[in-house]
Amino acid sequence: MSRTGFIFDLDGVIVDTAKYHYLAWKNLADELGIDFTQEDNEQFKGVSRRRCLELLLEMGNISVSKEQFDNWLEEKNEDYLKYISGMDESEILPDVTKILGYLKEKGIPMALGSASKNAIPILEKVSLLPYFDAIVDGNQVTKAKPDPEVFLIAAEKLGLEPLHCVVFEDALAGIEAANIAGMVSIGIGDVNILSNADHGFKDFTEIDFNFINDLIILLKNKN
Ligand code: B16
Ligand code: MG
Repeated sequence: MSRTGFIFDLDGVIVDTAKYHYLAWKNLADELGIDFTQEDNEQFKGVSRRRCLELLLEMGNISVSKEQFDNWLEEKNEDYLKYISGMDESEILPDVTKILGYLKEKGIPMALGSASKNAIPILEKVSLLPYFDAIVDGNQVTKAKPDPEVFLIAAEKLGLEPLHCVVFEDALAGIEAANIAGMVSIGIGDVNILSNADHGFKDFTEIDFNFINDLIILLKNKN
C-alpha cells in the first residue's frame, strides 16, 4: 500500500468557482446596499459560507437576527447553485486532469479537502469524482482553515500519517492549515502571496511529472 497521499483543495485549485461565489455574494451585497468588489472577494477564498456572510455584514456595519442571517445564507447559496448548475469539464483548471490521471495510474491515494458544502455536486459536474478515494468537505468539518482539521481528517480517511501527505491550496489560510498539519504545502496561484508554502506554482501547467515523482519519494521516506 502507498505511504503517500495527495490532498487537493477544490475552489481555485481544481476549478475556478470563486467567480460564481463572487457573483452570488455581489447580488446579496447589492440587495443590502453594501459595496462589494472583486478585491473584497479575495478575503472570502477558502473561508466558510457562514464566515463569509459575517465578513460581508461587517463591511456593511449590519447586525441581524439569527433567522435573518440564515435566510441570507440560504439565498446566497441558492443563487450560487444556479451559477454552478451549468458547469462541465471545460471548467477544470489547466492540466489538473493530467496530474490527477498520473497519480491515479501510479496508485497514489487522493483526497479532496475543501471548505465547500457543495464540493461533491461540483466534482460530479466536472466528472472528477472517481479520482478521489476520500472527500472531506464543509459538511464534515467544524473548524475552518487555517485550522488543520479538514486535512487531518483527509489523511485519516486515506489511512495515512499527516507527514506522508501533500496539500495543494490556493488560499493563504489553506497553506497555513497544511503547514500546521505537518504536511508538505504546495501553493497554487500568486507565489508572492502564498510565500509560506513549501513550493509555489502559478498553476498545474508549471508542475511536471519529475516534480511529482520527487515529491512521492520525499514523502515516502519521511519518518
Ligand atoms: P460553499 P475551497 C471554499 O472552497 C471557497 O473558496 C470559499 O469562497 C467558499 O465560501 C467556501 O468554499 C464555502 O463554499 O458556500 O459552497 O459551502 O477553496 O475550500 O474548496
Ligand atoms: Mg480554495
